[in-house]
Amino acid sequence: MRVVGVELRLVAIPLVRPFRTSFGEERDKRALLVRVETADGAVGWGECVASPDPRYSEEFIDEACLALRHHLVPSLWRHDDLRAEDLGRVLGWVRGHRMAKAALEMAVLDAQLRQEGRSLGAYLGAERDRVPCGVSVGIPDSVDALVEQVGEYVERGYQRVKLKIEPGWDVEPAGAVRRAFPKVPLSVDANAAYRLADASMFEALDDLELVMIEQPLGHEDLLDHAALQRRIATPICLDESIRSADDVRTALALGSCRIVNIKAGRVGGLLEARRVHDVAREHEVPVWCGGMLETGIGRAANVALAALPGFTLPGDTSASDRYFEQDLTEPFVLESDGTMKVPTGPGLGVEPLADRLEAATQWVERVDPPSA
Ligand code: NPG
Repeated sequence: MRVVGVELRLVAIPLVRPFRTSFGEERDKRALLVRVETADGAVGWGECVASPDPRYSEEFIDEACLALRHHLVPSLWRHDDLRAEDLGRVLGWVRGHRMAKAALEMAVLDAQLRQEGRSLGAYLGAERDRVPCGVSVGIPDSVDALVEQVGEYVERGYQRVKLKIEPGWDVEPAGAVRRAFPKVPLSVDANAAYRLADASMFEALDDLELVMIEQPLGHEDLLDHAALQRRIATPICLDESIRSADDVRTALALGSCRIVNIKAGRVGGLLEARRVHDVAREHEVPVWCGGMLETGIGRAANVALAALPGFTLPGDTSASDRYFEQDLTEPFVLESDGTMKVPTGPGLGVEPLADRLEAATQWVERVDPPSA
Protein backbone atom coordinates (compact mmCIF):
# COMPACT_ATOMS: atom_id res chain seq x y z
CA MET A 1 0.00 0.00 0.00
CA ARG A 2 1.32 3.44 -0.84
CA VAL A 3 -0.02 6.42 1.09
CA VAL A 4 -0.39 9.32 -1.34
CA GLY A 5 -2.04 11.94 0.84
CA VAL A 6 -3.09 12.68 4.39
CA GLU A 7 -5.68 15.07 5.71
CA LEU A 8 -5.61 16.42 9.28
CA ARG A 9 -8.91 17.79 10.53
CA LEU A 10 -9.92 19.31 13.85
CA VAL A 11 -13.51 18.63 14.90
CA ALA A 12 -15.45 19.98 17.88
CA ILE A 13 -18.69 18.47 19.19
CA PRO A 14 -20.58 19.65 22.30
CA LEU A 15 -20.71 17.13 25.16
CA VAL A 16 -24.15 16.40 26.61
CA ARG A 17 -22.75 17.26 30.04
CA PRO A 18 -19.41 18.76 31.11
CA PHE A 19 -16.82 16.13 32.05
CA ARG A 20 -14.71 17.10 35.08
CA THR A 21 -11.78 15.09 36.40
CA SER A 22 -9.02 15.82 38.91
CA PHE A 23 -7.06 17.42 36.06
CA GLY A 24 -9.64 19.65 34.41
CA GLU A 25 -13.02 20.06 32.72
CA GLU A 26 -14.09 19.52 29.10
CA ARG A 27 -17.33 21.03 27.78
CA ASP A 28 -16.89 19.99 24.21
CA LYS A 29 -14.96 17.23 22.59
CA ARG A 30 -12.15 18.39 20.34
CA ALA A 31 -10.53 15.70 18.26
CA LEU A 32 -7.89 15.61 15.59
CA LEU A 33 -8.93 13.25 12.80
CA VAL A 34 -6.47 11.73 10.35
CA ARG A 35 -7.62 10.56 6.92
CA VAL A 36 -5.21 8.68 4.67
CA GLU A 37 -5.59 7.99 0.96
CA THR A 38 -3.68 5.23 -0.80
CA ALA A 39 -2.50 4.93 -4.41
CA ASP A 40 -5.22 2.31 -4.99
CA GLY A 41 -7.93 4.70 -3.89
CA ALA A 42 -8.49 3.24 -0.41
CA VAL A 43 -9.31 5.65 2.40
CA GLY A 44 -8.83 5.17 6.13
CA TRP A 45 -9.75 7.21 9.20
CA GLY A 46 -8.00 7.59 12.53
CA GLU A 47 -8.80 9.61 15.65
CA CYS A 48 -6.16 11.12 17.88
CA VAL A 49 -7.04 11.05 21.58
CA ALA A 50 -4.85 14.02 22.52
CA SER A 51 -6.77 16.73 24.39
CA PRO A 52 -6.45 20.49 23.76
CA ASP A 53 -4.22 20.87 26.86
CA PRO A 54 -1.41 18.64 28.13
CA ARG A 55 -3.12 17.77 31.43
CA TYR A 56 -3.77 14.04 31.13
CA SER A 57 -0.43 13.48 29.41
CA GLU A 58 2.28 15.65 27.86
CA GLU A 59 0.61 15.28 24.46
CA PHE A 60 -1.92 17.82 23.20
CA ILE A 61 -3.68 18.53 19.93
CA ASP A 62 -1.43 21.28 18.52
CA GLU A 63 1.66 19.26 19.33
CA ALA A 64 0.18 16.13 17.73
CA CYS A 65 -0.48 18.17 14.57
CA LEU A 66 3.13 19.31 14.46
CA ALA A 67 4.43 15.79 14.99
CA LEU A 68 2.16 14.42 12.25
CA ARG A 69 2.76 17.23 9.76
CA HIS A 70 6.54 17.52 10.10
CA HIS A 71 7.73 14.10 11.18
CA LEU A 72 5.29 11.20 11.17
CA VAL A 73 3.39 11.64 7.90
CA PRO A 74 6.53 12.53 5.86
CA SER A 75 8.11 9.27 7.11
CA LEU A 76 5.51 7.38 5.05
CA TRP A 77 6.42 8.91 1.66
CA ARG A 78 9.51 6.78 1.07
CA HIS A 79 7.57 3.52 1.41
CA ASP A 80 5.84 2.09 -1.65
CA ASP A 81 4.69 -1.08 0.02
CA LEU A 82 3.57 -0.08 3.48
CA ARG A 83 1.47 -2.05 5.93
CA ALA A 84 0.27 -1.00 9.36
CA GLU A 85 2.57 -3.64 10.88
CA ASP A 86 5.56 -1.68 9.50
CA LEU A 87 4.67 1.55 11.27
CA GLY A 88 6.39 0.65 14.56
CA ARG A 89 9.67 0.53 12.61
CA VAL A 90 8.93 3.36 10.16
CA LEU A 91 7.82 5.80 12.88
CA GLY A 92 10.09 4.42 15.60
CA TRP A 93 12.77 7.06 15.08
CA VAL A 94 10.32 9.63 16.55
CA ARG A 95 10.50 9.40 20.33
CA GLY A 96 7.19 9.49 22.18
CA HIS A 97 4.20 11.20 20.46
CA ARG A 98 2.25 8.01 21.01
CA MET A 99 -1.19 9.53 20.54
CA ALA A 100 -0.19 11.05 17.19
CA LYS A 101 1.38 7.76 16.08
CA ALA A 102 -1.70 5.81 17.19
CA ALA A 103 -4.00 8.04 15.10
CA LEU A 104 -1.90 7.55 11.98
CA GLU A 105 -1.69 3.80 12.59
CA MET A 106 -5.48 3.62 12.99
CA ALA A 107 -5.99 5.39 9.65
CA VAL A 108 -3.47 3.20 7.80
CA LEU A 109 -4.96 0.06 9.35
CA ASP A 110 -8.48 1.16 8.42
CA ALA A 111 -7.44 1.70 4.77
CA GLN A 112 -5.53 -1.60 4.67
CA LEU A 113 -8.39 -3.64 6.16
CA ARG A 114 -10.98 -1.96 3.93
CA GLN A 115 -8.93 -3.03 0.93
CA GLU A 116 -8.77 -6.56 2.30
CA GLY A 117 -12.47 -6.56 3.21
CA ARG A 118 -11.60 -7.52 6.79
CA SER A 119 -12.90 -6.04 10.04
CA LEU A 120 -10.57 -4.56 12.66
CA GLY A 121 -12.00 -6.92 15.28
CA ALA A 122 -11.21 -10.00 13.18
CA TYR A 123 -7.72 -8.63 12.43
CA LEU A 124 -6.93 -8.00 16.12
CA GLY A 125 -8.21 -11.39 17.22
CA ALA A 126 -11.59 -10.47 18.72
CA GLU A 127 -13.36 -13.43 20.21
CA ARG A 128 -16.70 -11.80 20.97
CA ASP A 129 -19.33 -9.99 18.94
CA ARG A 130 -20.42 -7.82 21.90
CA VAL A 131 -18.49 -6.18 24.70
CA PRO A 132 -19.65 -5.34 28.24
CA CYS A 133 -19.83 -1.60 28.84
CA GLY A 134 -19.14 0.60 31.81
CA VAL A 135 -19.50 4.33 32.24
CA SER A 136 -17.26 7.00 33.71
CA VAL A 137 -18.95 9.75 35.71
CA GLY A 138 -17.26 13.14 35.97
CA ILE A 139 -17.13 15.19 39.19
CA PRO A 140 -20.46 17.05 39.51
CA ASP A 141 -21.42 19.95 41.81
CA SER A 142 -22.82 17.86 44.66
CA VAL A 143 -23.09 14.37 46.08
CA ASP A 144 -26.84 14.38 45.33
CA ALA A 145 -26.17 15.22 41.68
CA LEU A 146 -23.63 12.38 41.55
CA VAL A 147 -26.05 9.82 43.01
CA GLU A 148 -28.71 10.98 40.54
CA GLN A 149 -26.35 10.65 37.55
CA VAL A 150 -25.19 7.21 38.64
CA GLY A 151 -28.85 6.19 38.97
CA GLU A 152 -29.50 7.22 35.36
CA TYR A 153 -26.59 5.16 34.08
CA VAL A 154 -27.47 2.12 36.19
CA GLU A 155 -31.02 2.37 34.85
CA ARG A 156 -29.69 2.35 31.29
CA GLY A 157 -27.85 -0.89 32.00
CA TYR A 158 -24.17 0.02 32.34
CA GLN A 159 -22.36 -2.91 33.94
CA ARG A 160 -19.80 -0.90 35.92
CA VAL A 161 -19.74 2.70 37.12
CA LYS A 162 -16.49 4.59 37.55
CA LEU A 163 -16.39 7.70 39.73
CA LYS A 164 -13.76 10.36 39.31
CA ILE A 165 -12.12 11.36 42.58
CA GLU A 166 -9.74 14.07 43.73
CA PRO A 167 -8.54 15.25 47.16
CA GLY A 168 -11.66 16.52 48.96
CA TRP A 169 -13.99 14.46 46.71
CA ASP A 170 -13.34 10.82 47.47
CA VAL A 171 -14.55 8.70 50.43
CA GLU A 172 -17.73 10.72 51.00
CA PRO A 173 -19.15 10.74 47.44
CA ALA A 174 -17.98 7.17 46.75
CA GLY A 175 -19.58 6.03 50.04
CA ALA A 176 -22.85 7.77 49.18
CA VAL A 177 -22.97 6.03 45.80
CA ARG A 178 -22.15 2.67 47.41
CA ARG A 179 -24.98 3.11 49.94
CA ALA A 180 -27.45 4.07 47.18
CA PHE A 181 -26.36 1.18 44.91
CA PRO A 182 -25.07 -1.63 47.15
CA LYS A 183 -24.69 -4.18 44.33
CA VAL A 184 -23.41 -2.12 41.40
CA PRO A 185 -19.80 -2.82 40.39
CA LEU A 186 -18.06 0.48 41.24
CA SER A 187 -14.58 1.82 40.70
CA VAL A 188 -12.83 5.14 41.30
CA ASP A 189 -10.28 6.96 39.17
CA ALA A 190 -7.93 9.54 40.70
CA ASN A 191 -5.99 10.43 37.53
CA ALA A 192 -2.75 10.60 39.54
CA ALA A 193 -4.07 13.19 42.03
CA TYR A 194 -2.71 11.65 45.27
CA ARG A 195 0.59 10.77 46.93
CA LEU A 196 1.64 7.77 48.97
CA ALA A 197 1.18 9.93 52.09
CA ASP A 198 -2.58 9.73 51.34
CA ALA A 199 -2.58 5.93 51.82
CA SER A 200 -5.05 6.11 54.74
CA MET A 201 -7.72 7.53 52.41
CA PHE A 202 -7.24 4.54 50.09
CA GLU A 203 -7.42 2.20 53.11
CA ALA A 204 -10.80 3.76 53.92
CA LEU A 205 -11.97 3.03 50.36
CA ASP A 206 -11.34 -0.69 50.97
CA ASP A 207 -14.64 -0.76 52.92
CA LEU A 208 -16.59 0.12 49.76
CA GLU A 209 -15.69 -3.09 47.92
CA LEU A 210 -14.65 -1.35 44.76
CA VAL A 211 -13.67 -3.34 41.68
CA MET A 212 -10.51 -1.24 41.47
CA ILE A 213 -8.84 2.05 42.24
CA GLU A 214 -7.46 3.53 39.04
CA GLN A 215 -4.20 5.50 38.86
CA PRO A 216 -4.16 6.74 42.46
CA LEU A 217 -0.57 8.09 42.37
CA GLY A 218 1.83 9.89 40.02
CA HIS A 219 1.65 9.32 36.28
CA GLU A 220 5.31 8.28 36.07
CA ASP A 221 5.41 6.30 39.29
CA LEU A 222 5.52 2.53 39.69
CA LEU A 223 7.30 2.10 43.04
CA ASP A 224 4.87 4.02 45.24
CA HIS A 225 1.97 2.25 43.54
CA ALA A 226 3.58 -1.05 44.56
CA ALA A 227 3.89 0.21 48.15
CA LEU A 228 0.25 1.33 48.15
CA GLN A 229 -0.94 -1.97 46.64
CA ARG A 230 0.74 -3.80 49.54
CA ARG A 231 -1.29 -1.68 51.99
CA ILE A 232 -4.75 -2.00 50.46
CA ALA A 233 -6.98 -4.92 49.50
CA THR A 234 -8.68 -3.23 46.55
CA PRO A 235 -6.84 -3.91 43.27
CA ILE A 236 -4.95 -0.98 41.82
CA CYS A 237 -5.42 -0.44 38.08
CA LEU A 238 -2.82 1.57 36.19
CA ASP A 239 -3.69 3.91 33.33
CA GLU A 240 -1.34 6.91 32.87
CA SER A 241 1.72 4.98 34.14
CA ILE A 242 1.48 2.34 31.39
CA ARG A 243 2.79 3.51 28.02
CA SER A 244 3.98 0.23 26.51
CA ALA A 245 4.08 -3.53 26.90
CA ASP A 246 7.47 -3.09 28.59
CA ASP A 247 5.87 -0.81 31.20
CA VAL A 248 3.32 -3.53 32.00
CA ARG A 249 6.09 -6.07 32.38
CA THR A 250 7.84 -3.76 34.86
CA ALA A 251 4.64 -2.85 36.73
CA LEU A 252 3.67 -6.49 37.17
CA ALA A 253 7.18 -7.47 38.29
CA LEU A 254 7.06 -4.70 40.91
CA GLY A 255 3.51 -5.47 42.01
CA SER A 256 2.35 -1.93 41.13
CA CYS A 257 -1.10 -3.02 39.94
CA ARG A 258 -3.41 -6.02 39.59
CA ILE A 259 -5.48 -4.66 36.67
CA VAL A 260 -4.50 -2.69 33.55
CA ASN A 261 -6.45 -0.05 31.65
CA ILE A 262 -5.56 -0.22 27.95
CA LYS A 263 -5.95 2.82 25.72
CA ALA A 264 -4.46 2.38 22.26
CA GLY A 265 -3.68 6.10 22.04
CA ARG A 266 -1.75 6.11 25.31
CA VAL A 267 0.48 3.20 24.27
CA GLY A 268 1.14 4.31 20.68
CA GLY A 269 -1.42 2.32 18.72
CA LEU A 270 -3.64 -0.70 18.42
CA LEU A 271 -0.77 -3.10 17.75
CA GLU A 272 1.07 -2.06 20.93
CA ALA A 273 -2.28 -2.20 22.76
CA ARG A 274 -2.58 -5.82 21.68
CA ARG A 275 0.96 -6.48 23.00
CA VAL A 276 -0.01 -4.90 26.34
CA HIS A 277 -3.03 -7.21 26.38
CA ASP A 278 -0.84 -10.23 25.60
CA VAL A 279 1.64 -9.49 28.42
CA ALA A 280 -1.16 -8.98 30.94
CA ARG A 281 -2.84 -12.18 29.78
CA GLU A 282 0.37 -14.18 30.19
CA HIS A 283 0.37 -12.96 33.80
CA GLU A 284 -3.37 -13.66 34.18
CA VAL A 285 -3.96 -9.98 34.89
CA PRO A 286 -7.35 -8.66 33.72
CA VAL A 287 -7.43 -5.69 31.35
CA TRP A 288 -10.20 -3.38 30.18
CA CYS A 289 -10.53 -0.75 27.51
CA GLY A 290 -10.26 2.85 28.66
CA GLY A 291 -11.91 5.75 26.86
CA MET A 292 -11.06 9.36 26.12
CA LEU A 293 -14.47 10.67 25.07
CA GLU A 294 -13.86 9.46 21.53
CA THR A 295 -16.19 10.14 18.62
CA GLY A 296 -17.61 7.14 16.76
CA ILE A 297 -14.33 6.75 14.84
CA GLY A 298 -12.17 6.12 17.91
CA ARG A 299 -15.02 4.28 19.63
CA ALA A 300 -15.16 1.72 16.80
CA ALA A 301 -11.47 0.93 17.39
CA ASN A 302 -11.98 0.73 21.17
CA VAL A 303 -14.89 -1.64 20.88
CA ALA A 304 -12.96 -3.92 18.48
CA LEU A 305 -9.99 -3.97 20.88
CA ALA A 306 -12.27 -4.65 23.85
CA ALA A 307 -13.46 -7.84 22.12
CA LEU A 308 -10.05 -9.53 22.65
CA PRO A 309 -10.18 -12.38 25.17
CA GLY A 310 -8.13 -10.75 27.96
CA PHE A 311 -10.57 -7.82 28.24
CA THR A 312 -12.55 -9.43 31.02
CA LEU A 313 -13.82 -6.26 32.73
CA PRO A 314 -16.35 -3.75 31.29
CA GLY A 315 -14.64 -0.86 29.50
CA ASP A 316 -15.20 2.88 29.36
CA THR A 317 -16.88 2.11 26.07
CA SER A 318 -20.15 3.93 26.59
CA ALA A 319 -22.86 4.60 24.02
CA SER A 320 -22.68 7.65 21.75
CA ASP A 321 -25.58 9.29 23.62
CA ARG A 322 -23.58 9.31 26.89
CA TYR A 323 -21.28 11.85 25.19
CA PHE A 324 -23.02 13.60 22.28
CA GLU A 325 -26.45 14.58 20.96
CA GLN A 326 -25.05 13.67 17.56
CA ASP A 327 -21.97 11.54 17.02
CA LEU A 328 -19.82 11.86 13.88
CA THR A 329 -20.80 8.33 12.81
CA GLU A 330 -23.95 6.27 13.12
CA PRO A 331 -24.41 6.06 16.90
CA PHE A 332 -23.03 3.29 19.07
CA VAL A 333 -25.93 1.98 21.12
CA LEU A 334 -26.06 0.25 24.50
CA GLU A 335 -28.00 -3.00 24.21
CA SER A 336 -30.50 -3.83 26.95
CA ASP A 337 -27.98 -6.27 28.51
CA GLY A 338 -25.37 -3.52 28.96
CA THR A 339 -23.25 -4.60 25.99
CA MET A 340 -22.32 -2.99 22.68
CA LYS A 341 -22.00 -4.67 19.29
CA VAL A 342 -18.54 -4.94 17.79
CA PRO A 343 -18.58 -3.48 14.26
CA THR A 344 -18.26 -6.19 11.60
CA GLY A 345 -17.79 -4.13 8.42
CA PRO A 346 -14.37 -3.77 6.76
CA GLY A 347 -11.77 -1.73 8.67
CA LEU A 348 -13.25 0.26 11.54
CA GLY A 349 -16.70 -0.62 10.18
CA VAL A 350 -17.87 2.97 10.53
CA GLU A 351 -17.10 6.24 8.81
CA PRO A 352 -17.97 9.85 9.49
CA LEU A 353 -21.33 11.02 8.14
CA ALA A 354 -20.64 13.82 5.65
CA ASP A 355 -23.06 16.38 7.10
CA ARG A 356 -21.96 15.78 10.71
CA LEU A 357 -18.33 15.97 9.74
CA GLU A 358 -18.92 19.22 7.88
CA ALA A 359 -20.80 20.75 10.82
CA ALA A 360 -18.13 19.74 13.37
CA THR A 361 -15.07 20.76 11.35
CA GLN A 362 -12.98 23.65 12.66
CA TRP A 363 -10.23 23.38 10.05
CA VAL A 364 -8.73 20.94 7.54
CA GLU A 365 -5.16 20.71 6.36
CA ARG A 366 -3.55 18.47 3.74
CA VAL A 367 -0.14 16.92 4.06
CA ASP A 368 1.04 15.74 0.63
CA PRO A 369 4.24 14.17 -0.68
CA PRO A 370 6.79 16.74 -1.90
CA SER A 371 6.16 16.03 -5.60
CA ALA A 372 2.36 16.40 -5.38
O1 NPG B 1 -16.08 7.35 28.60
O2 NPG B 1 -14.50 7.91 27.22
C1 NPG B 1 -15.03 7.91 28.34
C2 NPG B 1 -14.33 8.64 29.44
C3 NPG B 1 -13.57 7.72 30.32
O3 NPG B 1 -12.87 8.64 32.38
C4 NPG B 1 -12.64 8.50 31.21
N1 NPG B 1 -11.56 8.99 30.61
O4 NPG B 1 -8.88 9.49 32.79
O5 NPG B 1 -9.52 7.78 31.69
C5 NPG B 1 -9.60 8.98 31.95
C6 NPG B 1 -10.61 9.84 31.26
C7 NPG B 1 -10.08 10.82 30.25
C8 NPG B 1 -10.96 11.50 29.44
C9 NPG B 1 -8.73 11.08 30.12
C10 NPG B 1 -10.51 12.43 28.50
C11 NPG B 1 -8.29 12.01 29.18
C12 NPG B 1 -9.16 12.68 28.39
